[in-house]
Amino acid sequence: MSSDERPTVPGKPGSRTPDFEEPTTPREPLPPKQDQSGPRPTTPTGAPSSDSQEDQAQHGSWLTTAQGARLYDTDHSLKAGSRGPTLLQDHHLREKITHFDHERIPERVVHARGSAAHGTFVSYGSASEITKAAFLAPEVETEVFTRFSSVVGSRGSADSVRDTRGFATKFYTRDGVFDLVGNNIPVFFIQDAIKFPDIIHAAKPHPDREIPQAQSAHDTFWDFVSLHTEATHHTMWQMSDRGIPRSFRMMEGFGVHTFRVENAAGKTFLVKFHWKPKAGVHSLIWEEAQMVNGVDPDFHRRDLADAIEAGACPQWELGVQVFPDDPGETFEGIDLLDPTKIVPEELAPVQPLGMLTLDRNPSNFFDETEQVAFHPGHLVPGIDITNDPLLQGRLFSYLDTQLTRLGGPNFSQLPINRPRCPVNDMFRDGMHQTADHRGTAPYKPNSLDGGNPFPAEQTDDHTFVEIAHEIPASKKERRSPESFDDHYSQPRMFWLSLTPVEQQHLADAFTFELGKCYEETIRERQVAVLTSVDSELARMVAEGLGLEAPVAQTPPRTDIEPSPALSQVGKRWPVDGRKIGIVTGRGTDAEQVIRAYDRIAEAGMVPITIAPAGGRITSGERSVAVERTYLTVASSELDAFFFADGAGLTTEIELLITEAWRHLKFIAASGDSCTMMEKYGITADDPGVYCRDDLETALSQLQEGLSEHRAWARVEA
Ligand code: HDD
Repeated sequence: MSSDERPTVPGKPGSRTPDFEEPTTPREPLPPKQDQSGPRPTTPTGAPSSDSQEDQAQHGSWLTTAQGARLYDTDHSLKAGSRGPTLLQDHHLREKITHFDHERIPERVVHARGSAAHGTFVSYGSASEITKAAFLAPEVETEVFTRFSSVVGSRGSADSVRDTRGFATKFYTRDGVFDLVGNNIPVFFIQDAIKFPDIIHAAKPHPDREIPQAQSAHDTFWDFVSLHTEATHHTMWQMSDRGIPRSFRMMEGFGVHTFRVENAAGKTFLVKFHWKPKAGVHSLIWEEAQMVNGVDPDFHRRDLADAIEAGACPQWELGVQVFPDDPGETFEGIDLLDPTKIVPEELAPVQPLGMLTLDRNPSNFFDETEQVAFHPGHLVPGIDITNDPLLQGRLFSYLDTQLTRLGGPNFSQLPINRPRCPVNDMFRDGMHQTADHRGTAPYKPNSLDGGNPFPAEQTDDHTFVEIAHEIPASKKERRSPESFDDHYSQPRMFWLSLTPVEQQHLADAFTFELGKCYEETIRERQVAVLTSVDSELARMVAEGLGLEAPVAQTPPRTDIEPSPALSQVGKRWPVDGRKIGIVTGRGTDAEQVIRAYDRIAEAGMVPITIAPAGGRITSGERSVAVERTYLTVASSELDAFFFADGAGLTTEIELLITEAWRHLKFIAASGDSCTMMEKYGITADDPGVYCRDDLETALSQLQEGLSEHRAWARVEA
């Protein structure tokens, strides 16, 4: 289509103007309604059904009752005449409704909202010096299941809220299950598990009105953390960009606690586990995160499932920081038992141990993602706990919570929780028992079962033996060590390690959250806490709240060194899987769209075509589907944009352009889209804007820019 054929006033989304050509072709008529009368040889997507029993059960054979009796009708209850009352004798009706009535189980008391995937962990074998854990031996492949979650919200809450994210991995090793139940933030709110109900009660919705959902921006949360200052380091992370990850695929993971490991020679070490994402560590911008919650509340869940389905399988490298197992359990003056402290990577580099690849989506959300049960006490030979008082309390809580959530003590028999090695316990009976136990003597010692099962040899490396650790002479006391009392040095280190734009985001987040509190005293108290972290941070937040920052009771330390590893800005990452919107208009040449589409896909990014109306864009033999119309597109779903020549930047997509600009997204444009962009004050000289006549150059530069995730220079300019 030539430019003079373009409409001067483009139609509203959905309205079709007959006097110019559509860039899309109409869809085929819908296929006829599927025959419901008998078994079909194909799956709902048309693929031939497999012979496997599970497949047959769902779409290959007859509908039955739970007892296997074949049913001829599931749409009408049994009645005394078609207009008469329903009969109690209708077993199918009662069975169907009864089962339905009991479909829900209690959601997790925390981390209720989550998404998961199956995968494999391949060990590099580099851990042999520090641990005899068999799954960390050279080239061992271990089946895994990883569940990501937010902490505060309910099962149906939105994904992109500001919160900590859970990162829990179940390794089905040959020596039993090992669960690494961590978060995307390396420190925790509290130092002792006994405070967990307090922090969670404070963070959850208010008990009277059950609001706000999945938010920390409310009085009870800030009331608690401003009084309980050991939470300060964690709130700094949560208010930073780490609290709003772009994707589960783009988060770091941390075991948080220090663990004790032992090698084959019996030498022990202290370690902290880290997960490093191959896709880089990226976050949303707060305004964007809020918009995503409305546009796509399943943003993270969809992103993970889509990526795996598309074959862009996310990967994380597992690593450890290793410390000598000294009696003091400290490293460079940092108490390794204090879960509110990190050890900067500059002091103890993360040493890679192996690679996790998630490559299979769950086939049933409830069976797998909902029923998976993690526990930090699920350990394997060579890895053990320390006396971190937070970890110690967790050891009780996780087993206990499953009794309520999964209805009894046999949850480890659920397929997703079952170890992939022989299990020979002597636990019997109980709710939901499905094991077919044999033998007559589930006790020890016995003679009736020939004394079986026998204790394993302690000297065998595959036997779980608690790592010997001397406990110093002690007396019973309810108190923490004095080294736990420093609540401000590491929050300050975190603040000093951020770039100015990250610091601004952090100050804005505090200002936003405290601005949502009704009680002025709570706002004032939290600002007072911040004065002990950094006077400039306190000033920025106080100014936004219209308060005076008080003089710090504990003045910030002046000898704190930053840890550059803590900043997310200034690094380059692969662009694989990033979503690029190709904005087309009624004047766009289809051939240009196909070229841009192929160029983006070849670079491993995901092209998303955007057009005034749905359908397909066809050029010669090639045709691509329109994935978003002007009505359904939202800039927050995408990472960058290419405005094609002839896109005709109209008022309908004004929001798209201005939001992309505000959210520091890279914008490429070719042809007349370049000049039209100036209408919004965006010029070719602006950082992160690539206005080029040549499509190839525009897209190459966009790709290069995107490796930095956002056009940070735009805020700095
Ligand atoms: Fe926890 C779930 C992570 C402290 C009590 N926790 C849970 C999950 C993660 C974490 C990722 C979700 C697992 C899943 O996907 O099913 N929790 C942590 C981390 C902590 C932590 C990294 C500190 C370093 N947790 C913690 C404490 C307690 C709990 C101190 C209790 C004293 N956590 C639980 C729980 C949950 C749980 C109530 C809810 C559902 C579940 O366990 O299975 O037991």
